[in-house]
Amino acid sequence: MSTPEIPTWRLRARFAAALSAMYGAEVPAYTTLVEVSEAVNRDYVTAHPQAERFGSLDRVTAERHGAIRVGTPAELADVADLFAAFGMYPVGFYDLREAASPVPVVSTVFRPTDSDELAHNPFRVFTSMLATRDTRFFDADLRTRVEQFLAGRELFAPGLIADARRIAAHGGCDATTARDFVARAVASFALSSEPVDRAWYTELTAVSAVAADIAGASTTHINHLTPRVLDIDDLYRRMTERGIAMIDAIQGPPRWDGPDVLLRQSSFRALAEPRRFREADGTVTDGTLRVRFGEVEARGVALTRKGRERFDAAMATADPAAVWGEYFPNTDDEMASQGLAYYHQGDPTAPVVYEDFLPASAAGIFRSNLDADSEAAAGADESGYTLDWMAGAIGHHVHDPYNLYDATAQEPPA
Ligand code: OOG
Ligand code: NI
Repeated sequence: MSTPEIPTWRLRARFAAALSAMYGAEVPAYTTLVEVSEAVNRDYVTAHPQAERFGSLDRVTAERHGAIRVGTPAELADVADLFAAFGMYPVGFYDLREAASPVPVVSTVFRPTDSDELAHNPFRVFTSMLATRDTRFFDADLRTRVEQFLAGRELFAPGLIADARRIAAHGGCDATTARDFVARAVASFALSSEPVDRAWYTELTAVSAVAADIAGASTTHINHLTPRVLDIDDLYRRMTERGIAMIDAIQGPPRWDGPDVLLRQSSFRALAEPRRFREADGTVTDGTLRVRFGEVEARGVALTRKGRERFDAAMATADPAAVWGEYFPNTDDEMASQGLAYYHQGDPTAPVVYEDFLPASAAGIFRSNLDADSEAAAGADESGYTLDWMAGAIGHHVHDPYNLYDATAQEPPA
């Protein structure tokens, strides 16, 4: 097979850039966030000689993750096929129903899985599916009506998914096909101007704001796009100074003087966005919805299974910041020699950057951006959602992140 003119990584880079342009036009606060992030990164690199150890200024500044939410296994399977054309594959299974503040979704992340591909373009999308089978959130009647509604909508044109499968099988496509394919893929995630059925949306909101966002309309949209910064505390300060109200805390591990691990995130609520509604009498009115937000993140070294156990234990304490030093050594040398974190070929100056997410932070980000959300009813979880279930439902292998980090750690640093 000949090498395609536009390989999947170029398609991915174009997809990420085009989504970013579209989202910036839809949510102006995102553009502010990107500008502030760029300034934070520039200043940080000027002031810190080791600043680029988690990635070059160029990669970090161009880096984004997105978040999308779908309603059914069939919709998730389409997302998996679509993203495979961009070289993005499902990694990890996140069960946000188990978080301290549960959200009725199960999630995975579509991202490049090998270091070359990550170096070309690391775009990743946190993708959640509504857990309609979980009777603690959805009683039988509501579940039936939600599933009927979802079965009647089409988020992705069948032709788009067929093209995606072909492009994935060829590892790319020609330039003309690329332009058309990326444009159609991006358009699938645009905020729709179709009227939202007021009564249906309101009924779902009473059960769960997340359910309303996912199943209240016949289209999906990007929920957020997140730039990466080298100093999230500085970003938080600068956004607050600009009068943008951030959520109360930075999610994830505390700031400290040892190696940064995994992921720290923060977010702010987006403004109400104009949306059209169809009222009970059939008329269409103008209104607003507030479901999208801005988020920012800082990434650190990937932890081994052993390191992750420590991390979870430290995070479970009353005040992680106060005890962090009892759980983690404050040098990369010690992190490496104790087998707590991944370093390329064991070299403590070459950390393997964490490419994934944290379920507690993800649930916290979800919840902190909702006006209100109901509690789950008590009872056993008989829904059967697991990583293996998801893999079967979407017809794609779901990678175990530790296997990917084990492989990356064998390679020399980029
Ligand atoms: C996803 C929330 C999780 C993150 O960065 O942890 C997330 C969502 O709100 O749809 O994006
Ligand atoms: Ni996010």
